[in-house]
Amino acid sequence: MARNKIALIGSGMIGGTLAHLAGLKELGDIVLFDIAEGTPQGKALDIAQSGPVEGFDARLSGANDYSAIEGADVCIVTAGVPRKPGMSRDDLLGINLKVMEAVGAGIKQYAPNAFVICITNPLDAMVWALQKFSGLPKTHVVGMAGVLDSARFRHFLATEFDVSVEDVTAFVLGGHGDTMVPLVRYSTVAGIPLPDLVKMGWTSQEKLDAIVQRTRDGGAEIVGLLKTGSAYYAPAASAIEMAESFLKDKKRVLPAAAALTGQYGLDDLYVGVPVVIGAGGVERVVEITLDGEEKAQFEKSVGSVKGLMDACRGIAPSLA
Ligand code: A3D
Repeated sequence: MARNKIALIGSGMIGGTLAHLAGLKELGDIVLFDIAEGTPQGKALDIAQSGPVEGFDARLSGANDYSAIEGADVCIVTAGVPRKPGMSRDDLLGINLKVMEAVGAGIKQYAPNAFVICITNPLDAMVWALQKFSGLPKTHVVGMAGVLDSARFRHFLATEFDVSVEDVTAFVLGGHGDTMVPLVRYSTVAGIPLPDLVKMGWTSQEKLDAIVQRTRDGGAEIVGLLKTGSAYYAPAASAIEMAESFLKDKKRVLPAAAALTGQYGLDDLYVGVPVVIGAGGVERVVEITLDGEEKAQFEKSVGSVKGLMDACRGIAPSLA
């Protein structure tokens, strides 16, 4: 059986980390693409040279021409610009929308059968635009944010409880941004919901509220520390988890920015919800019941995603 082909569109901090992880996990042969000349070629060669040491077999190459992604099974898109301190994800909209137009055309021409995972911010609006620009089925274009946001929540919770991160599950809904909705009720330690753990005295409501807020601000905290860009190790690991679920037909249940076609009473919109990812792409959108407060927070988050979509329509009339 031939190896899978993974195309990484954007070879910056996340793109390079994606290539390294995909190599280490032997997910397939890897093509790095970027408009910056030399960057994808240099990273491909460097990572390929780690193969003999790590013991993985993968062909890595770098390119500045879209023809190199031809026939890719998975495309992971990080092309664009990241945040600098003081910038919101939404400040990136104008620049990154133009990038999505070019990336969408490249994928449409050379990899129309791929499963596409978008990471470029502002995420929910960019993945929505990328699906339209590429014309690929909605089941095959998805955004990575929920796995990362949930991982941040899980890390903070595991540290607070002093238990393994493996035993902490967490759920984050809504748009990727300050309005994301960490669902405390659906987050557990070995199946015990967080509200029960508060009752059991494992933590206080105040501490839990602070963790929820730190999760919402998780990206900005790292931007503030790094000063020159945004997070890349955890975002790359999160997208690889999604790619692996598709390539191995694992049918993982993961939070992701998915196209809604009536679920949650919404249509023609991408927002973070639980989905099943398998060989068919996004095979199912899981509709969970929300209580009054959760619903209100989700609606607020949806409202801010819709605002970004309107801004995109203003810039690119073809999206209307
Ligand atoms: P960075 O290291 O700057 O890499 C971006 C790469 O894109 C650079 O190498 C650019 O040369 C390249 N690029 C720019 N324009 C084009 C184009 N038209 N075609 C191809 N390549 C192009 O950024 P990064 O890797 O740190 O971040 C990439 C994106 O991910 C940014 O938009 C971030 O905001 C976003 N991001 C999202 C999350 C989520 O959870 C959704 C987390 C972290 C970062």
